[in-house]
Amino acid sequence: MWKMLSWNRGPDTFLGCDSGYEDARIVLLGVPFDGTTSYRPGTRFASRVMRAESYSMETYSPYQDKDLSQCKVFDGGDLELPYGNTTAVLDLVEAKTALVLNDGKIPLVIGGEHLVTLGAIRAAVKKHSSLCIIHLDAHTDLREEYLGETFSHATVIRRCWDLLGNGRINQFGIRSGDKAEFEWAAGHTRLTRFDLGGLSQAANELAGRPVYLTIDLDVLDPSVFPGTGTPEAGGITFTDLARGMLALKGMQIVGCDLVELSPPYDPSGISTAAALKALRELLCLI
Ligand SMILES: [Mn+2]
Repeated sequence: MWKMLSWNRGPDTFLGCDSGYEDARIVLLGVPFDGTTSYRPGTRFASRVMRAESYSMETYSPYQDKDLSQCKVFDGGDLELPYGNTTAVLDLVEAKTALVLNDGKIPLVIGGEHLVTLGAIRAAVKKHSSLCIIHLDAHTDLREEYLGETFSHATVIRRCWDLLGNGRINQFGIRSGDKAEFEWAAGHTRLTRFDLGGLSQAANELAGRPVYLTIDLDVLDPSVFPGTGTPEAGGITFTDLARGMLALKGMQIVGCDLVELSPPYDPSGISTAAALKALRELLCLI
């Protein structure tokens, strides 16, 4: 597969992520894909804008009393993608994530739209057959198909369920979806509406098990994070998110992602700043 053997590192790397690949524990991977976005595209620009803006951020996390300089992170740049070919994009994300996992490192994928998670989950479940998912999002993402597509940002968690089955997907912050999705969730996933209540309990139950953490940043309220494709009022605050991440401390997180920042809808830059802060907390957490 093309570009598989080299890292497409640009002139800049994320602030504090300057380890070499060999030394790194965590590998950042930008996946600038927004090919199935239904309403407002633009997430393909997220990783490059975040890299550029990261120099405005402090490397120290007062939430975790930890500095990015203590984390060994390699910025693997952005994947070069065949836009318009969703299958090939997912294959590429899976292959690159598998490379990182098989080298004993933790992939941290920066979307892109939420469908990119599926590529990473495919690789993670091949490596860890008992994988569980913690999913923070405004949206259920449990449709069997959306606008005739089975592979879509609106079906991504359902496609993950195809791989994992019942009782292994834990959803939090959910406040949007159709009625049938919520009904389906009742028998197939653990779904917490509106907030991160129960996250600590889920973390305790999943202790020692391999977990993939997927954070759709639209779980945040649009007043905090307006720059996204499908904003949903009634979301959590940044403090809720930071505290939620603290509740995951000590879990065996084998892979993770941050998705759905859409810089074209973020003229003030506050959403990018929030995404970067979430990234810093995630890096310090894992
Ligand atoms: Mn969402």
